[in-house]
Formats: sequence, structure tokens, C-alpha cells
Amino acid sequence: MSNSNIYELFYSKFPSDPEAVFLEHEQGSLLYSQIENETGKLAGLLKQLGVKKGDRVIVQVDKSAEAVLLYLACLRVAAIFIPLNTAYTAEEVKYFMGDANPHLIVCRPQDYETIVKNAKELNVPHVMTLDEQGCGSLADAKASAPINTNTEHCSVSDTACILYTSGTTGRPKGAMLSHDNLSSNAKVLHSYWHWEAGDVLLHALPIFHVHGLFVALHCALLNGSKVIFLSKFSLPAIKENLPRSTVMMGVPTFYVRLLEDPEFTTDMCNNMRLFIAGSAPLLAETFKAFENVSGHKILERYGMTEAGMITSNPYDGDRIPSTVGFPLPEVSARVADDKGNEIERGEVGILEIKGPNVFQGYWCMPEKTAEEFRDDGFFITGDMATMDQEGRISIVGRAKDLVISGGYNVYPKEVENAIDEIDGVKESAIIGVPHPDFGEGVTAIIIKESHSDITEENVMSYLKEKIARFKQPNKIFFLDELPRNTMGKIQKKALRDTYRDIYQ
Ligand code: MLC
Ligand code: AMP
Repeated sequence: MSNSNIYELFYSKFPSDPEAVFLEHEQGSLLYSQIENETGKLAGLLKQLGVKKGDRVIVQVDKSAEAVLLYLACLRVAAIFIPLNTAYTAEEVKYFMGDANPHLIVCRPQDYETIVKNAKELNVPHVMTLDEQGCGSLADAKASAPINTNTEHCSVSDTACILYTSGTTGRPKGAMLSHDNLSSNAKVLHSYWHWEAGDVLLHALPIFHVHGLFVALHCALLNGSKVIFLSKFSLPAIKENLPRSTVMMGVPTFYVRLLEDPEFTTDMCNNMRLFIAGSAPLLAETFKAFENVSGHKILERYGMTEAGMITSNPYDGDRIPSTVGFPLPEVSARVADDKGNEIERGEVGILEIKGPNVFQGYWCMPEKTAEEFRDDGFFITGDMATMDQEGRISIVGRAKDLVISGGYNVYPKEVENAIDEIDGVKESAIIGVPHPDFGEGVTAIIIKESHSDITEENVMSYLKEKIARFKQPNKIFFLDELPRNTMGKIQKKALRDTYRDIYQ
């Protein structure tokens, strides 16, 4: 039986030129010809630490070439790679440690003490460090580790990664993505977006989510392309590197920020072949303004943690603003009513999907997994959509209570739970309202207990230790009561209408 380990697929595409650059990063360059040896050393170290196939490795580190090598090394030993947003607080990370029960955690040096303390409590055997320069105890130990030349055999359904995504209950769920989920999606995107010889990817996304880790890096790896690997999104670095790049992927905020920069010009985009946007809705006005300035129609696609990429505007055909294009090859999609029955074209319903990209289920949550699938195997995305006669899809809203800020998901329930714990708070509601930079701004409406003198500062200082910065409200309002319908349910739509202009 052939080996479905996605590392084998990448390896088969490495360019034969020994000088071909994979990552051009702030500390230098990593060549394709170095990957096998470097990941071999890291894989040797992982094995030395006792990491076996199926063991979980949690990684919460800054973006670096070494972090990418660590990801590839985990694939090689068939460990389950679990990347975490660097914005998560110690308390949030502790939850993931308890849930995933990892064999190893790799963290930033500044977080080491706290993580070790929690690791002892939770019986996690190993903690190592990696900083943004690629240094730390992981790199030190790697230097003397025995080299591992093998790539573990995997079947199509073996889990490669777990990516956590929060839920409407506020409790994060680990989406298990198999080697085949990842490789089928990568192959489809590589072909659908016409990757070609000489393509250079400008990479400014974080590498702890689907967009930056899988969509961007996997396409480049399959193409043997050079990646200009920026540590984060920064306008000066983007402007400097666009003329040497051919492809860029970004969340809508990237494009909004470029448009606000008076130095951003058509000339900078002369070498570019493709701008891609996703992770949040791209406003039609951003699409049009970007076309005016750059001469490029941004290609918008739609996806999610549980399924990688699902739909895309066409490469050659019309890229229509406010639509996310067609289901990708091998992906079936239907717009359905709340029972899963397909509805008339043009009507609004819930988007349901099926295909080799759809995940294996939530880690240790079989009931939760079952709830999100129909009997015929379709996954319920929770996004409201329409499909036209040609099969083109538009995302028109969300059935799930979710705010997307700068491409990061914020689950209101999680923030509300944290706020409601505060002394003096009776209840709270979190809503997303239009924000010029982040798309949606996280906004809190709080009802105090009678006689409480709690202030905005009290709330913010409490949340600082509790939840990641991007989940914390940009604005807080105190009301006497929340609007409710006759069933007693909070009317978030009414709140969104009331506060819709606060960031304008
Ligand atoms: C940063 N901040 C945010 C934020 N990002 N607040 C809300 N939402 C965000 N997304 C905070 C900072 O901590 C800082 O707080 C303040 O806002 C200003 O920071 P900044 O320097 O202006 O922001 P910056 O660091 O430039 O980050 C903005 C960003 C970044 C848009 C570049 O958020 C980003 O890279 N987003 C990409 C997310 C992503 O990859 N999503 C893909 C998910 S996968 P303070 O207090 O310090 O001032 C997925 C599936 C799919 O969804 O379809 O792709
Ligand atoms: P995540 O769980 O972080 O993977 O976020 C996935 C969610 O992002 C989807 O369910 C959508 O709600 C949203 N999303 C991703 N791409 C788009 C897009 N192009 N347009 C609208 N929403 C999007």
C-alpha cells in the first residue's frame, strides 16, 4: 500500500536544483535541498523524546523557518501537529494541554516557566523552546540528535493535525485533519489556481491556522516555489517585496490596509499574477478599489478549519465580488433547509458540504461530531449561503454565533462566559459590528448587578489574563437590560443594528 503521509507528496515535488530556495526569511534562506536533512534531525529528536505515531505535539511559537521544519518533522514521524495562536493566554493554552494530552509542547522561551508548571500538573512529559530566530532548547537538542531518514507510513485517514476551533458552547473543539484531507486539498488548489514555474509566494499570514499553514505553504511546497516569508503582516515589508512576488494570500484586512497606503501603486503589482483573499468576507468596495489601484481582481475563496478550502472564484472565468465562486473539484455543496433538504437555487439556506477535504471529526467529541453531520455524510458548515443557477455560491451570513475580526474567529459565548464570571456583572452579550480595519469589531454589551460600580477598565483588566487580545472587546457598553424576544432569547440582531456605526 502506498504511503499517504503528505510529507512524501511534498518530497516528491522538491526541485532538483540544489540551490532552489524554499523560505527566504529574516535570518537567511532555507533551501529545498536542506529540508530532508533538517527535518530528519528534528524527527530524530522527536523519536528520541519518545514521540510516536499518533502522539500529539503542541506548538505555540512565533513564525520562523524552524517552526515550519518542526511542522514537517512532525508529519514525518506521523505525530499529530497542534499549532496554537501565539495570542492565546496561559489559561487558554492550559485547556488545550488538558484536552489534547500531548507528549511534547514547544513554546516561546518567555512562556516556558508557566507552561512547565502546567505541564507538570497535567503530566505532559516534555516542554522545549523555540524563539522567533529559530533558537532555543529545541534547536540545541536537534544539533546532537540522531538523524531519522524514514518517513512513517500513514493511511489516508491517519490524523496529521488538530486545529482548535471554538464552538457555540464556548468550549474549543479540536478538528482532526487527516493526511489525505490536507493533500487532496493542496493538489486541488495547486491546479485550480494555475500555479506555474517561477511563482514566488509573498507570505505574511500566521502559520497556526489553515490559511497560512496549509493553503499558502502547501501550494508553494507542491510547486517547489520560493516563499518570501515575513514574520507578520507589515505594510513596508509587503510594499518592498511585492515587486519580487507573483502570488499573495491574505485576509481582507491586508487589502484594506494596502488601499489606505498612499504609496501603494500599480507599479508595485506589475510582477504579480494572483492576489487571493479569504477567511472573512471581502467587501465588494474593497474588491473594486483594489482593482482600480492595482489592476488585479482579487480572487476570493471560502473555507474553514474543518474542511480547508471549499469554494473558489475561478482563475480564468469571472471573479465576482461578494461571491466565493464554485465548489472546488471533488467537493459537493448544497444549500439546505434546517433538515438538510436542498432548497431552490437563489434561496438562502445553510451551506452543507462533502468531499475528501472534510475533517475526520472533533478530537474526543464523537457526539459533537455527529451533530454536525447529516446522515448522508454532508457536513453542516453553519454559514448561510445562496447558490445561483450556475452553482456559484455567495456567503450571506452565519447561522452560528460567530464574530470574525481580522480573519480570527471569536466565539461570543466564550467571551460572554468570561465576562459573566466578573463580580458585579449580571449578564453580557458579544456582537460583531462593522469595523473598517478588522471587518468586524468585537463589542460587548454588559448588564451590571444592581449597585455594582464595575467599569470598562475593570472588565478589560480581568479579560487580559483570561482570553487572547483579539477576542477582547474593542468597545464596551453598559445597558439596563438586553433586548429579548418573547421566548426570552437575546436579540443580537437588534443590538447589531443599534451599534452598527460605532467604528465608522
Ligand atoms: C491584532 N489585534 C487584533 C487582531 N489582530 N484585534 C482584533 N482582531 C485581530 N485580528 C490587536 C493587536 O493585539 C493590537 O492590540 C491591536 O489589535 C492592533 O494591532 P495591529 O498591529 O494593528 O494588528 P496586526 O498585528 O497588524 O494584526 C492584524 C492582522 C492579523 C490582520 C495582520 O490579525 C492577522 O494576521 N490576521 C490573519 C488571521 C488569519 O490568518 N486567519 C486565518 C484563519 S483560517 P494592542 O492592544 O496591542 O493595541 C480560516 C479559514 C480560511 O479562517 O478560510 O482561511
Ligand atoms: P475558521 O473556523 O477560522 O476556519 O473560520 C471559518 C469561517 O470563516 C467560515 O465558516 C466562514 O464563516 C468564514 N469565511 C472564510 N472565508 C470566507 C469568505 N471568503 N467569505 C465569507 N466568510 C468566510
